[in-house]
Amino acid sequence: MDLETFTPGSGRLEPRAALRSDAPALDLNGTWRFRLSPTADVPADFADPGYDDSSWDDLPVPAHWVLHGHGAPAYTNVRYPIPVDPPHVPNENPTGDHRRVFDLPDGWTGGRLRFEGSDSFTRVWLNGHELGFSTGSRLPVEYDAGPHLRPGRNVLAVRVHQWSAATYLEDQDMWWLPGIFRDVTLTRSSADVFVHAAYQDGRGRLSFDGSGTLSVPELGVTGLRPGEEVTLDVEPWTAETPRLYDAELTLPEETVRLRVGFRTISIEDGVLLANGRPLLLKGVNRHEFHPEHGRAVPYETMREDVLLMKRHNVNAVRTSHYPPHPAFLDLCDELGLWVIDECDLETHGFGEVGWRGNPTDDPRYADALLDRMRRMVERDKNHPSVIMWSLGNEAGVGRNLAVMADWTRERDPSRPLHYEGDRSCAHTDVYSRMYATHAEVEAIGRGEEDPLDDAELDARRRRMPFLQCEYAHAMGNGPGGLAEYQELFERYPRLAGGFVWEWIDHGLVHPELGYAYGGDYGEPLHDGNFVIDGLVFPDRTPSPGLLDLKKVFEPVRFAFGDGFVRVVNGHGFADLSHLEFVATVTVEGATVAEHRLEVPAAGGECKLPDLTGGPDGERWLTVRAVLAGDLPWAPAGHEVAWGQTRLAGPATPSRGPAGPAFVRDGGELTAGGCAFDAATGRLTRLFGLDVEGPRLDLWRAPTDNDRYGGLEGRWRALGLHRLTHRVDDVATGDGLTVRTRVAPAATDLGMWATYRWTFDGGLRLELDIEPDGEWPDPIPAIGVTMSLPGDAVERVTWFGQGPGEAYQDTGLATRIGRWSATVEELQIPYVMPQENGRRAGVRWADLGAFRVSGEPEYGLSVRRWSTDELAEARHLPDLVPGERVHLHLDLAQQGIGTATCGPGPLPVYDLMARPATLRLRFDPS
Ligand code: IPT
Repeated sequence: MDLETFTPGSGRLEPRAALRSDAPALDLNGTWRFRLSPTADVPADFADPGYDDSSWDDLPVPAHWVLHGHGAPAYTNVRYPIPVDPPHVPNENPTGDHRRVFDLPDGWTGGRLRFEGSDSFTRVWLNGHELGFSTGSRLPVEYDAGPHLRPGRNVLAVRVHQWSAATYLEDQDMWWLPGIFRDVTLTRSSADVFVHAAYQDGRGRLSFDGSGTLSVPELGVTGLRPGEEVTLDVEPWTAETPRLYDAELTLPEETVRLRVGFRTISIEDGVLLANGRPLLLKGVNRHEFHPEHGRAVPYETMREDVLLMKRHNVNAVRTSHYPPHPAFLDLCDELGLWVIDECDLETHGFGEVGWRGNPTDDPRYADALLDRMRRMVERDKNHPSVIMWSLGNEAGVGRNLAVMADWTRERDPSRPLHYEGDRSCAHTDVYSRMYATHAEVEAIGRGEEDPLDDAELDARRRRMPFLQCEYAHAMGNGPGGLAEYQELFERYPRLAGGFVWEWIDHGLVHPELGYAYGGDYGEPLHDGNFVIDGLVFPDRTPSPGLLDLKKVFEPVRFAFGDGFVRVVNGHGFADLSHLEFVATVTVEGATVAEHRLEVPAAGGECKLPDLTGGPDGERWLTVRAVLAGDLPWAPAGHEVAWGQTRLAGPATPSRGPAGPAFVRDGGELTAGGCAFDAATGRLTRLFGLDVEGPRLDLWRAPTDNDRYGGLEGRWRALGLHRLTHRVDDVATGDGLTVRTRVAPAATDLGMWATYRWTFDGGLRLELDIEPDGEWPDPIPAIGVTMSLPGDAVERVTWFGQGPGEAYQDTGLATRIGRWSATVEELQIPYVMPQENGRRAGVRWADLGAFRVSGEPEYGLSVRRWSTDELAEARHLPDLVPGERVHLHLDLAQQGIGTATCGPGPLPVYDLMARPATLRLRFDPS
């Protein structure tokens, strides 16, 4: 059966550049007729123009049929959802037949049918004539429609099989989503051109391959012929300064409009350079994803992605793991992002069978692999934003890589080659790894990586720049460790930066579950929520991870000294003239003064005005760099970077006179609206409110990183989610002292916890804890938990880090201030519920009913569900507000890290069991 052919296609025209031409084109997107069959073995009679499709359904094109009520999506990461048996596929092979009737405008002759992307094996008929078939889902294909077009009514019939021999080349970690998911057009354009626009030694060089003549009016270039080169005074293109020049290619039959950006990528002394200057990639991996449309991403959404990236100081994208919709690259040219364009190739699932039969090393697949590379390079070769070609992702090693690389070097020597899957780098120009630890990255930065067995390859690799094509796995709460990676990237010239995994959570909108992930459609084989690992939530709301990344990627840094601030320009290419600098002085988070700073365009030391005056209290200076005027990607006033420094420490906490001892009242000990059970020492009333706790808590709802890193398993084995509490002693005197031992069942490990309560108008707690026994692992948290009636807290106002969540190694985006949020707003809606929403560095928090102050500070979480309920929940709708509101006041929590893929928290962020004291004070509001 031809589905099992190794041939990538038939009847197709030579690949060419994606171009904007004035040649007539007919948009064939829209409503098509559609029928789904469970197997491939269905008569092809529907291709007949006279076929009656009135019993079929309507389906929009572009779309994935599984997102329109036909079949269902399925998610696997590495594993193939079909047996690993190339080139064969199961008989169960969802097959979508599509029909579209269109009228040809009068006088129209000739043309090409162009499909920008169809997943996966696509056969095309026009008016009953088979034009051919194609594979390579995320790549364009064109057929010559001319001979079969008719005046008036035409019928296009397209059959798409989900599985074919080509499926083995498309094992990317994402939903399996068949369908014609990108645009379909009938175009009379046939132009191709390869523009070469270099920038060297301060000047531009322009030439092109193809036919016709090229003009760039703004540069006075007219009538340039193929092969001719001109040297010009130009402004270079960079992602920071995406200068484009409008150009026109004039051909006998059509005129093509191009936007030319002059730039040169090179590697010198193991350093990646753009226009002769070091290039530091502050990147993200972007899959194409929309929560309702899958990979049929609307143009506005692509644009939103680029805008969001730019606004979060991202300067680079790896198009993981296939070429994106061509319009995305236009946006990268226009708004400025460096792009690694990656071929539509992944054979990861062969790893499950020891890489036996890997297509990457199977000569029968050589044509298909080369075909994919050619179609990508030809389509995208004119984009200044595209600075590297990537052969693919996780496709193992094998001789077909050489075939792809050799052809590409010949065709386009101007762009370095990338491929991570072959550690020897035999076919690449850069050394790339994924999820390497900080220590390994540092070793590579120093040129001290472990040698390869082959001395020649080793020497070659040692001369290469290094990048992490994936790092900091943004799954769930996290990633931690960002700042330390960035610090390394900036310290060692060999390190060209990297790309965080990944841009977006691939959660599909689901009527009951909120957002669906693997398994939610009943897939027999799936990888759960591993597809929910993005920096933005499915609706593209930035997650705390993206806010942290923005901070870490800031292109301006502030170093504060006595009476001055040093402003460091961290841009690679731009100066600071597009920014304004605002200094704000706050006391306890309230603004007391604001000044505009004069900062030289090159950066430098800047004297600060007198920052004293106003009330006493904790005083901070915040300096913000904001856009001075509107830019195409953000309006004036948009904050690009900030720094903060403490000018004066907190005022000494006010304490009332040592209060009277607690008064015994029946079975209670009371003071000012607060009461304890005299027998157990438990707090039962807090300023009139019925409370449970506070009592020692070591647990948190495990994060994805806790789970995949193995900590959750060890914590549960130890029983940290089911602590028991034993009161050993309740003593009154100046105050109330309650000695306890807190421990899980079935172990001799435990914690001594001593609560010392005093009252001076406010209620003070000093909780001493001391481990009993040798605790081997980090623990989730050290803190107390208490609960109150649900209506006691609606809104929390606090002075501390905010506005977002923060853990030991995250929350870099938070700053000291006074913040306010409702209980609902304090929750971070991770698609897979888990520990979230902790506010750090809290000096005081006003909960409405009372106020809790730290001595000096604490971590605060407020929820309408318990930790157990949070840990049990699988989707957001599982979290139902209960009758109580739960407060968690902690001294510290375990770091977050990125162990879902990569290292756990760095050792300094491990929370080891140790003697500690938590001091809190409760006052009526
Ligand atoms: C890495 C893949 O390249 C990427 O597509 C994604 O699956 C990521 O893992 C996990 O989310 S490969 C892995 C073996 C490190």
